[in-house]
Amino acid sequence: MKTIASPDHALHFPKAELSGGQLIRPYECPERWDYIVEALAASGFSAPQLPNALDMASVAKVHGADYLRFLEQAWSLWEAEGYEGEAMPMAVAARRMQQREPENINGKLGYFAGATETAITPTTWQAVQSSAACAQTAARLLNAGDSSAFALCRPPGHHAGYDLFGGYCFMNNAAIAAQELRDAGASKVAILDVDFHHGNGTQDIFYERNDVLFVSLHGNPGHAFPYFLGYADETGKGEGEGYNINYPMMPGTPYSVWSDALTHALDRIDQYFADALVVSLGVDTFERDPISFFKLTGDDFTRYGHAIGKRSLPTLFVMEGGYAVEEIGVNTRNVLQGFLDAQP
Ligand code: FKS
Ligand code: ZN
Repeated sequence: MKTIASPDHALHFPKAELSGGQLIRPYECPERWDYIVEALAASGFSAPQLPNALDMASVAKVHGADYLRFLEQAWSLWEAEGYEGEAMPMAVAARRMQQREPENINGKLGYFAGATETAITPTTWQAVQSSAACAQTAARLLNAGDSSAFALCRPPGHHAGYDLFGGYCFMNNAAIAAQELRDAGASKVAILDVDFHHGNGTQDIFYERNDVLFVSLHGNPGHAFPYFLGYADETGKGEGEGYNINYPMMPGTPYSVWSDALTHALDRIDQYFADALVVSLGVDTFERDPISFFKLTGDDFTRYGHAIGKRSLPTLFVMEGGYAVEEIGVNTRNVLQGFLDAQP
């Protein structure tokens, strides 16, 4: 299994995240990437390869043109106002307010915000493009016949909607990968999101489509970020009805409960007869994750990687979250190793 990764990830490293009323060092930090690269090398995985330059064709099918223009211009508009800090949204387009993009950068930030903890820095846009390029290049490996690949994306992507950023995400890497697979001839693609948090952005992008099945296991939104999406009764709309499946779970959920949901999810993916599988891989389901509440152990990651591998689908893993930084490498490696060990 090849890994695609870019050192450009380090270009996105905001000094601050608004958390608990304080500006703290972000949980989503560059060392996460280093620990993963190190753990894969130590286990004999081949060295990461660089992505090709991002092709905007598939990106433009999952994100709006106005939104992409905003991401590209946000920092220069912010800088032009003479602000000293990093760009963060404050006022948001809440219920019963106009859904109209303002001229002012503070207005634009709020208009495109899905959450307000995520800052934009001078070099964020470059890191975001390279992260998406990793997913795209890895998807093209599958298109060329590889049976699996790992896109070591940073920043992550699954909270990025059609025209929304937040939750550390800007472009939806998994959605871009799924679109790449579709455009190369896969008629049906399944996305399995095992990050602790609901992939609200991915759900948003594919909610009215039946060519991409979205299945997510996550903390119940009544108790966990992103709070406003991810309930079990969200099943898709129009042509997409029946092609969105959520498994919200409660605080303290152990592997026994989580793995039953996974089996159910994988059965639904089998019944869909997908040509390829994209896994939004977050290891923040770990028992010692600082911001999450599931109770998976290190060995559980190997177990579920194996369960995914037994389904024998061409599979692309796309990195999402995981904040127990010193364990993120081993936990990620365990999923990929478990997967490989189940391959015929
Ligand atoms: C800490 C609150 C943190 C934001 C959580 C974002 C989770 C991001 C993620 C991703 F995969 F996108 F990285 N709230 N006080 O893990 O889902
Ligand atoms: Zn997460």
